[in-house]
Amino acid sequence: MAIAELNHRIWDPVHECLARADLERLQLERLHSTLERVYHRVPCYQEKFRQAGITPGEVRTLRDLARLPFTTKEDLRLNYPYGMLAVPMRDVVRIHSSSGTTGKPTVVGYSRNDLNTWSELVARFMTAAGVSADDIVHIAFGYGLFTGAFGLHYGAEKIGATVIPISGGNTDRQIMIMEDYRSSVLVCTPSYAMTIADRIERMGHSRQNLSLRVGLFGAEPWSEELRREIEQRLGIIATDNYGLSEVMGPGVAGECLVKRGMHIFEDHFIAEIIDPDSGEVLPPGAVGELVLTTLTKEAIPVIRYRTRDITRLHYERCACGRTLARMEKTRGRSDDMLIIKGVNVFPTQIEEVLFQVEGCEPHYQLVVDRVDNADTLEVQVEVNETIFFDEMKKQRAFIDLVEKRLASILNVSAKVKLVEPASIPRHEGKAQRVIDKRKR
Ligand code: DLL
Repeated sequence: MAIAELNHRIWDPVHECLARADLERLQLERLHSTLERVYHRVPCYQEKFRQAGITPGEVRTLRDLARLPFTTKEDLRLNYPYGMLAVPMRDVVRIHSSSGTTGKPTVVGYSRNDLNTWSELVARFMTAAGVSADDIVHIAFGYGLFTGAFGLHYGAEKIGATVIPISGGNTDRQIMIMEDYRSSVLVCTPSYAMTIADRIERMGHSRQNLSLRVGLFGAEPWSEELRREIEQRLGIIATDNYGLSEVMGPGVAGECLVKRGMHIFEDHFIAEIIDPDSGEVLPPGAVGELVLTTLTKEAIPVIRYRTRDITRLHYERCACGRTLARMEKTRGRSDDMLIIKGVNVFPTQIEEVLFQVEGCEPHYQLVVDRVDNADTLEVQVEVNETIFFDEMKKQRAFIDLVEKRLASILNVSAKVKLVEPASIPRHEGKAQRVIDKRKR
């Protein structure tokens, strides 16, 4: 569909289409108020600012933000569980926390205003993806401490859509409900969307029985190739949205139907891109680590939070009419980046190559090891039956082809292992695609 033909509805046109000078004025005003609050109410910030030799009053322009120290996940861990709160506990009306794969999870709290802002921002990206009060929204994120389900739930209710809070798991039941209740919007991780598509095909169901129109996917990195695969298999428009618990949860940024990057809700968050090694702020358009400062959060504001997510920002006006900056699909987190024989490799780069090869199924796993002091990378990928059961010679030629393509993109050699269809574990939440045996 041509971009001009798309229906670019905007939830909050006043704030999503501000002239840059007006946006920056608003950001500075909100930044001042946030800095004063954290400085006086959160001992961790007071100490950090003291060590950096700066007070909130010395931040006069947005550029001065770069003089402030970063906040990291480690700061949140050290202040576990409630040390980062900038409001009394009686003003906190909800707690969520990050998944916390290592050590303690990080706790995030929301005031009543924070919950309101959160649902407003989710309503923004849902509207940008074409969701309206006429939609039936099937939320297949797990309900619980994870921010995904509740975030999308209240945003969908805000725009007046009908919410089906199905939660995660039991894929066959999900499919039955989707068919019977005529869900038109699917909300989950992109990897779970693939699991659902796969299951529909294996059950011998037709996607024609579904009423799905749009997918709102996020919470993990995914490639353009995976997007095309999901769109084609489920017959939907698949959109991307981004967020992280420490900053708010989903609703930090989301795609419009132009699909050229996710609009960052800059009236609520200041986004910077830094060099992850030196911490220097990089110029617009450079690839680096995204750093976020909250401008309106009351319960747990964060100043220059290091997301570890690698991306690039675009500031040109979007065809949808929004003036907000757009972030490219993240290439993964800098801490997910694999270093194989000294070369940086992101799992999404491998995903892109695999999806371009006819015969590879969109299910893969990466096994990294160290043998005789040298790193090894094995890419296990499911292939469709025709390739798997064909002659050995053909199988070898297929492996050679995939290995060559990987080597030319990654600049490091990987061994490819073909595995039987449906043998790689399927995911209900965030996909775990890497097994790094070097860390054991
Ligand atoms: O995943 C919040 C969320 C829920 C976002 C639902 C979108 C939809 P956490 O569990 O704290 O929060 O994980 C945050 O997930 O730093 C990224 O590395 C990754 N991530 C989130 N969204 C995307 C995305 C939620 N669209 C971490 N693309 C972040 C790539 C994403 N990575």
